[in-house]
Amino acid sequence: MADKIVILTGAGISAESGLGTFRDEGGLWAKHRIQDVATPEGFAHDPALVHGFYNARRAQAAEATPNPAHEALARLQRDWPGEVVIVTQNVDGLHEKAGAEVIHMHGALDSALCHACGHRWPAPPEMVVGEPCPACGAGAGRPDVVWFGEMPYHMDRIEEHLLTCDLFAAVGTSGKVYPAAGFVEEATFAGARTVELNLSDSDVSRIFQEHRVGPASRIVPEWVA
Ligand code: BV8
Repeated sequence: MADKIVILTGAGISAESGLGTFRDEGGLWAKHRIQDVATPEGFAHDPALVHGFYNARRAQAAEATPNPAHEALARLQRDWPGEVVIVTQNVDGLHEKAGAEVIHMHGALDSALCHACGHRWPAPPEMVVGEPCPACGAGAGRPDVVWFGEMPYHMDRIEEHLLTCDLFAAVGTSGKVYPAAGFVEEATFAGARTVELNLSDSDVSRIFQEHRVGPASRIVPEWVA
């Protein structure tokens, strides 16, 4: 393995844990319009619809278990202390259930955010319209996830890791959503080796030096071994 590894994960790593991806056949965006459920405007327009969308995903994620791909990345992080950074676009919490530490660039289903005062607290299983903030009392609770048009979290930390890593890997992401989709270019520019692990080609496959094709639960443990 290399000295410092940055691994970006997307919905594909959780597909075999039973959680739907976004853009595969029958995926989340086939059932909901992004603008209705994953934008601030959608939340302002119909908060009940958006809470319903995230409450359903929160319930599904709570029941889901990590698969061998999550476990292999957690093992890699344990075996190489301080040298493996996992950045996830996922909000499902499965990396943590497998024992890994991750940077949640798009937030997490188990966190709630007050859009009046910015306070964060553990999300209840079901959030409701006018969810009261335990800090300021305003009925301004929302899912603590990054919607389209909102700035992803921890970008300074992530950029720092991309500029100093020796190896960049992307697991189970379509390369369609920025800024995450641009990470491989930044790592390449910084001189890192790059590998993509996916079931099929992504929008940025052409930029990666190496490709491993197959289901994450098989190819990630093989790659880590
Ligand atoms: C921002 C969180 C700026 C909540 C999500 C530049 C160019 C073009 C557009 C833009 C740009 N910059 C910004 C934009 C706009 C936009 C964007 O990128 N739009 C796209 C659609 C063109 N980006 C944004 O708005 C971002 N914000 O840039 O802010 C800014 C600057 C200053 C100040 C303010 C703002 C925010 C984007 C985050 C949106 N939130 N989710 C939630 O989860 O509901 S996005 C959502 O889709 C996911 O979080 C994920 O990040 C994203 C991509 O999904 P994937 O994870 O890749 O999943 P997908 O289904 O697409 O693909 C699955 C993959 O897995 C496939 O490749 C498949 O082959 C593979 N797979 C399937 N099964 C398996 C498998 N692989 C292995 N094994 C298997 N078994």
